[in-house]
Amino acid sequence: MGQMLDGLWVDDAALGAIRADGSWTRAPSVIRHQIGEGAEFPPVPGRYRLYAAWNCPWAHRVLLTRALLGLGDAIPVSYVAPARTDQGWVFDRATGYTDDLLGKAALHEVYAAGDPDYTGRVTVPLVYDTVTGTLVSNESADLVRMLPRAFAGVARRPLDLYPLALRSEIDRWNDKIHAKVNNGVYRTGFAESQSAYDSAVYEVFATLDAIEERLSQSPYLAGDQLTEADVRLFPTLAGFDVAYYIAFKCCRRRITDYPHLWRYARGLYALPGVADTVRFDIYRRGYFSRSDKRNPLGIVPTAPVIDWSL
Ligand SMILES: N[C@@H](CCC(=O)N[C@@H](CS)C(=O)NCC(=O)O)C(=O)O
Repeated sequence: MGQMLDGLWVDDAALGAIRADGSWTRAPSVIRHQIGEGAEFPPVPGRYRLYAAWNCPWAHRVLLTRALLGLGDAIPVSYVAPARTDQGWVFDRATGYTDDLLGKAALHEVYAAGDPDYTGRVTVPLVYDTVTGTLVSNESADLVRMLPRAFAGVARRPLDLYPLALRSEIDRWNDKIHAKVNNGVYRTGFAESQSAYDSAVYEVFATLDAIEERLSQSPYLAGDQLTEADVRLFPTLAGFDVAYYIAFKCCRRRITDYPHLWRYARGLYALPGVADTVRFDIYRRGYFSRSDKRNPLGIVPTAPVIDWSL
């Protein structure tokens, strides 16, 4: 894998060497500009391009937000091929993953086009401004927060995913879900000792148990209304039984084993546009791609048959 240093793609080993000898001092770029009325970037439909990957849960949050609000026309999307290479995320004309905006071959070239001095990881989601040719944001949490407000006027289904009255409850769930579920499954899957695995897997299921309890009393996490907290939980639920359960050894229970959580997950899946953001087969192949540590032979197991209909 690799990342960028001063606008150039370097592999991690090279970057590590630069760090070790002290010559590399610049902090990684963080791209956190705002789109909105009166903000640095005006909310003009069609002006911004979202770069996403089907198999990235952070990109999935943004794709979900876009789908739930009906912002498909306002925010066009380009998908990278759902497998990382030694060039990081790349496009692949043969399989239909093209950068039809800039015609680049790799996502790091999009980053370099938008910021010739970019230093940092080359991640999805990324929002690029077609008017100034600059990078707007590569932080999914910011995008989930800003896009519904910025594009409320053109949304086919306007939704306030962060209503004032529920903010403290949403913040509480966001923090818990981010640390213990969204990242928790990765901490479980990437653990390199029994004790690291034990504590990560415990947290994943303790949190899913708490969510199950909550959903036994409430239709959504923060109350009667769909919010950001639900949008942030759903990508991990979608990948859980087909990928995390086996590939990341999150195998105490499947989502289908939780009556309330499973009903809730299917309810979200049934909302307009949501099913179109989900690619179970891509998750399975992505999480079982060859890895020296986790899947040295690269064998992709068969998937359980799961009916997501309500
Ligand atoms: N903070 C970012 C994290 C995004 C992220 O980690 N994306 C992963 C894919 S799931 C990625 O592109 N990783 C490439 C890399 O780190 O080199 C966000 O939430 O938007």
